[in-house]
Amino acid sequence: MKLFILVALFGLGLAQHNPHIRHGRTSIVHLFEWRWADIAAECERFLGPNGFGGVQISPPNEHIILDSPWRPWWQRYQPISYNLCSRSGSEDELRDMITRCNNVGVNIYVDAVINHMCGNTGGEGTHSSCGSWFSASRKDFPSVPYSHWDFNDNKCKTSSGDIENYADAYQVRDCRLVGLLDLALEKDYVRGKVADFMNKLIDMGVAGFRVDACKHMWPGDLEAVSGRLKNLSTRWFPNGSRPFIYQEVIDLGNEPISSSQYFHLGRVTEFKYGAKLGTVFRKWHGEKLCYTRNWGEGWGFMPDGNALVFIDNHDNQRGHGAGGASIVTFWDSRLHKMAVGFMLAHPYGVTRVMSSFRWNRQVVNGKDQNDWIGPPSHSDGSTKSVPINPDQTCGDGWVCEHRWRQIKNMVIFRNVVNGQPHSNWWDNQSNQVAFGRGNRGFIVFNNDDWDLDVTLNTGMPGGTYCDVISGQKEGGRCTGKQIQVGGDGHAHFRISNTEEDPFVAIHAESKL
Ligand code: AAO
Repeated sequence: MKLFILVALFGLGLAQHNPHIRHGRTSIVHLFEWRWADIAAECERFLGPNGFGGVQISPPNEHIILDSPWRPWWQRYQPISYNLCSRSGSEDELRDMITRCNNVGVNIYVDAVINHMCGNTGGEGTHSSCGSWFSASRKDFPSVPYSHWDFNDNKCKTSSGDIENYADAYQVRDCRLVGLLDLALEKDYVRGKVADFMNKLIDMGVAGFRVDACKHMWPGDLEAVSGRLKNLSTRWFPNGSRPFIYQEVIDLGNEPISSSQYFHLGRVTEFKYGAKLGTVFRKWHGEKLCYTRNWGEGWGFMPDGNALVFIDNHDNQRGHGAGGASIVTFWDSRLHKMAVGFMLAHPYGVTRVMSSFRWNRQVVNGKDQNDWIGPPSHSDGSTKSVPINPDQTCGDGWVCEHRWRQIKNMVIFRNVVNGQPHSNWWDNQSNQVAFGRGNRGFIVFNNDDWDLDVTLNTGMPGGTYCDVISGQKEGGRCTGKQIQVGGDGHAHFRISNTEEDPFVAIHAESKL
């Protein structure tokens, strides 16, 4: 009996580590601040056909609307209620998107902001995305409803009521994160409201959640909420599927709160991954690409089965959150393509690709003065839709990294090599490295300041392959470099350090 309970408990937890991605797909794309109508169209016209497994959407619930600064992106991290109307669209549009994405095999993961409501300086009125009245000063949110009883103020011991010291785990969990009104998740009532919100989304067909600010919630409280979550909708997922949970915990070390405290509840964001890989590709602090031979747990990252990995996220691409200057974003597009390519080729973790909007970056003394700027918008503050150019890139300030050929093709590469081991490693003891994934794929990087010219064992069956970085296979022809793999699996690679994309990737389905 004891064993049974243990297995059941363990099973429940581990089940929430499974992203339930369909059709052998492997990657999630964060369509940051996209409108629901645009995401629905993107699932049908691009994500489904190109093997993307899922989309992380921006918070779908009612949020504050701010004038100063004008409509910042981060207003969506200040909930007013769990009504489902937001800057991205209405509840009907949300439902339509979830259905249409599911119908083409693309999962939806919701960014769930459940640690807090709006900031304590949020004022009083109806400046909210569904127009609900609220009062931040009185901690009154009638459309949930939450009242001042439902917040943590009595538990917090700092004089400001805010987190003042990340070395004190009690402050981090019981006080306000940058003034955000901190929900008392120890209360059964609050847990119930949060679980109802998440269950409604599960019923609509979402596959799971990115849970915001988990460091600021006690694991026991999260466990209680997750125990109340329903299984995924059987309209699209197998009977008994648990929601995929990935928790935002920033753990770069040196704090009392660690990622491991959350492992049993689902996956956790591995922030060391992008911070370290950025340092490697930038060649800072003596780092070299050849040191990534034991990339993953060998670098002190969390166990593979717990990790959700990414090169940059919506915070650290603009100096919020953690990671610092080493983070490689679309602003450094050449390095970004290489780093994302490396991540997608490497077996470690569940991978998330960032898809950004451009803003007028203005860095003064290392800080971006415009780090608040919201998505491309009309003069009334409503978000612009995403126009697709004839060359398949996006217009109107939407960067769409996920549509860049090199990144899109590496998403497909990851699907093709899924389940294959990291193999046939080679390096030049500097910044030229190569590795394969069993006999299904092979990738070569040249991040040195000189040419790469070498014959390597790819582990792949003989034949002519199309490099999916410089081009791709189209109608049986290759628009990029061709790589000849001999009967012994060996192939010659030449990559000039001056090429726009100094890396080459081939896989079983790019064979001509
Ligand atoms: C806005 C305004 C505030 C205002 C507030 C309320 O900007 O001035 O007080 O409204 O009125 C986002 C924005 C915030 C925004 C908020 C609400 O980023 O600027 O506040 O919406 O609108 C911590 C949390 C982490 C959080 C991250 C940003 O632990 O959960 O801060 N990320 C999520 C979201 C994010 C969102 C929220 C949470 C809130 O992704 O978009 O905020 O819903 C250390 C700690 C980290 C901590 C950082 C904060 O990390 O370890 O846990 O993250 O500090 O800076 C490094 C860094 C150091 C770093 C440490 C790690 O190298 O220097 O910062 O070392 O070892």
